[in-house]
Amino acid sequence: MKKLIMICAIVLGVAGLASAGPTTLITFDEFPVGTVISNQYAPLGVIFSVATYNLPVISMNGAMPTQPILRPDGGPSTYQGDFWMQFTTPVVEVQFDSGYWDSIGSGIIDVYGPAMNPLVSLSNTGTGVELISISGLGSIGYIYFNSVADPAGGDIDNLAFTQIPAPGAILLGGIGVGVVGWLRRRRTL
Ligand SMILES: [Ca+2]
Ligand SMILES: [Ca+2]
Repeated sequence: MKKLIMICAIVLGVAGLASAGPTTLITFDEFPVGTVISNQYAPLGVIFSVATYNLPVISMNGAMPTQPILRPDGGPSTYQGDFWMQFTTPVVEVQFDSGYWDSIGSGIIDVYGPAMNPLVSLSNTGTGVELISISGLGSIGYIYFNSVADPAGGDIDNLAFTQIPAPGAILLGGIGVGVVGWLRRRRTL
């Protein structure tokens, strides 16, 4: 019986790894202020790319509580602009801080599936700094961010996401369940 409890704990532990909130966090402290960001975060699973203006830039913004932040570049003013986030492995959960919003509903946050299929179009529901939390939509492949319409623009920080578990992790969990079943059949538990 002790063995069964131990193996169950291991199996639950493996399952827990796949479902315990966003598993990757980017704070934009990883590179120096002024760094133009494109594929530096690819090893973590996200690539930033140009939309209408320039690539985003790690920058200071005293209006954001955990600066440095990632701001758009090349728009009408310093923090106004747009950019794409592409998740190299599709994700099921994305969160990030956004702001500083001076107007309600001025931000554009469009969420797409891995095949660029539109999933949802979001905006800031208040002013100030707003946590954008996206889940329950299935696989997410791309997010478009646009702060052009907000006075003095807006940026993002603390980007967190959960990748869809790799086949290896699912296999590992499956092996755990299989071992329990095999031991049970052998009546050793
Ligand atoms: Ca930060
Ligand atoms: Ca603003």
